[in-house]
Amino acid sequence: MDRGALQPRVHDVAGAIETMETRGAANIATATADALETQAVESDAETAPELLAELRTAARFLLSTRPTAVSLPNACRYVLRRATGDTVEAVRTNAVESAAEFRARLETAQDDLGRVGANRLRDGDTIMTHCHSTDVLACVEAAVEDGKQLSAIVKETRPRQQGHITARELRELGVDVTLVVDSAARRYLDDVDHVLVGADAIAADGSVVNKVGTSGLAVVARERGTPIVVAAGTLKLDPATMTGNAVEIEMREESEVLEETDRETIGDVTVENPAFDVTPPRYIDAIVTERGQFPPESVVTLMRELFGEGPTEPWQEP
Ligand code: RUB
Repeated sequence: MDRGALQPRVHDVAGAIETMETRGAANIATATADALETQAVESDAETAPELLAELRTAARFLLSTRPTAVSLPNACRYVLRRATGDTVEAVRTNAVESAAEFRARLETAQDDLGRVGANRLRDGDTIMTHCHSTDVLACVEAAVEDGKQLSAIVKETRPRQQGHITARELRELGVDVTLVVDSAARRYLDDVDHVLVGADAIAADGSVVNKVGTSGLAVVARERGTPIVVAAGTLKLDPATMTGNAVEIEMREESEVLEETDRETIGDVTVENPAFDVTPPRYIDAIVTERGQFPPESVVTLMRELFGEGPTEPWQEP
């Protein structure tokens, strides 16, 4: 891949996504749209085909950073499919406008799904969270705006402890927070009214890919009879799964699990660090989107309606 013509900002955004300075599916999508827009604005391309080729290269580069969150390819699909034209100016204008439109739609979608999710929450409810999801926070924020008092059991979410971010943001919303280690979840589920998690990708069969530990939580919650609600804008629907492709699960570095000094003490063991896991649809009660709430098995209908463009990806060379 010739990355020579890529703007420094594209490298910065890709680096920030790769190192997880920018993380969480929605934030990754916004940063991707920003990067493509910057490439269009700052490019020295002299012809429309040249600029289009640069945008495709930028998209492929961004796509190579983290494999699981489908919001990244969906942001590329949105911008690249609309960044067309016969002149550099036309492509540039369309790229800028589509990136802005994408960001605005994402924000509106989060507000709308927040209101849908808030309808499920009653005054005095306790939720349990896993990882950090801006879609989940949108539901809680809307419920709080409706005057509902909520409590939360927040799983710390090993190995990177994104639960700490959730705990802080929930406190800022005035929610009572109890932070627990991941393995304590079952003990607290009897006190919980809803497990509320986000998603990195939703497959055509309604399976939900989210931070590792979500599937175990869902199984235990089902055993306890606690509803499992996934807050996820339609940006999380993975159209590639309609043609049978599986969602790739990102494997991260072992240093997130085992520090160098502990590694020396323990000796020769294999360390595996999957960042995400797959929760089958039978464990999920509802998927809350900006288009309403859906049983997981029915999201494929929504997926067909929103992503019916066909199998060719806009970052592939023609
Ligand atoms: C974050 C994570 C979040 C989803 C949804 O994983 O699994 O639950 O991305 O987030 P990581 P949002 O920290 O590895 O990126 O609702 O903000 O899109």
